[in-house]
Amino acid sequence: MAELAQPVAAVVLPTYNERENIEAIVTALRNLPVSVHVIVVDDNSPDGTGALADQLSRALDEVEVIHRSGKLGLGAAYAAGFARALAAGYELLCTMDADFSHDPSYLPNLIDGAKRYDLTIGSRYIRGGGVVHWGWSRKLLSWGANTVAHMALGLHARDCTAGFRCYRRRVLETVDPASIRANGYSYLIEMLYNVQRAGFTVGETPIIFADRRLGQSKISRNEIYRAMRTVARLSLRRMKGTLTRCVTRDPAPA
Ligand SMILES: Nc1nc2c(ncn2[C@@H]2O[C@H](COP(=O)(O)OP(=O)(O)OP(=O)(O)O)[C@@H](O)[C@H]2O)c(=O)[nH]1
Ligand SMILES: [Mg+2]
Repeated sequence: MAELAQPVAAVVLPTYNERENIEAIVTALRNLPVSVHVIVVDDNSPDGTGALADQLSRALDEVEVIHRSGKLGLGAAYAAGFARALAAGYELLCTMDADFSHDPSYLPNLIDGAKRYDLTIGSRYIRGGGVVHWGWSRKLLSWGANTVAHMALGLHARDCTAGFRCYRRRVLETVDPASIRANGYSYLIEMLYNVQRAGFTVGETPIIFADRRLGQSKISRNEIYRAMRTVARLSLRRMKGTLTRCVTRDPAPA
């Protein structure tokens, strides 16, 4: 019997206490018109998400699970998933949340975006995108983070903090995911900064982002301070780069 073709895209799905969501999100991904390989990266969730993911993986070829010893952060979880997907040879590497804020039905659009862009972002802040069920403080936080990312780092994408993304393989072969210093949510800003600086093309496709229906948010006040530190560190790096370019002169002709 002929072997089935390997799916072109791997979806890295970080989980921490997503017991109520994991099975439904995997089912939704399996029902998409594109076939994807799912890599769950679970940080020893106290609610048993990891064991549930193992059950799914035993039953379904297209699901695998990476277990880590404890809550080691979202950024490091992405990096672990990317390393696995790159080693397995996937051409497209996607990331999304496991809580249905990122509706799996948008994934084919992101994968389609990879025909045009090195990195495609599922964006809340372009025409056709949006956010539902967010209070004003959450909206303000997201707006603030994006405005700072545009002004301080010169990022062009409208939604710099979105975790719904599709990277072409060569992007993550060039910008080493493990070299990103930020770990939490600001991993996404630092990754985008490095991708843009490396000269890759970045495009956006609209999504409506819905607040999680089940389970608890993991975003904490600490994350906000960490994001501010990350932006400060990167903008310093950017300024140093600009200064170095200003003072570097071609050698005078002999
Ligand atoms: N493996 C791993 N996954 C994490 C960690 N922190 C968050 N996640 C997962 O990353 C995704 C995004 O986290 P959320 O808690 O939904 O964070 P958020 O989307 O910013 O916040 P809410 O939507 O308000 O809950 C979800 O699938 C989480 O389960 C972590 O430290 N390790
Ligand atoms: Mg969420």
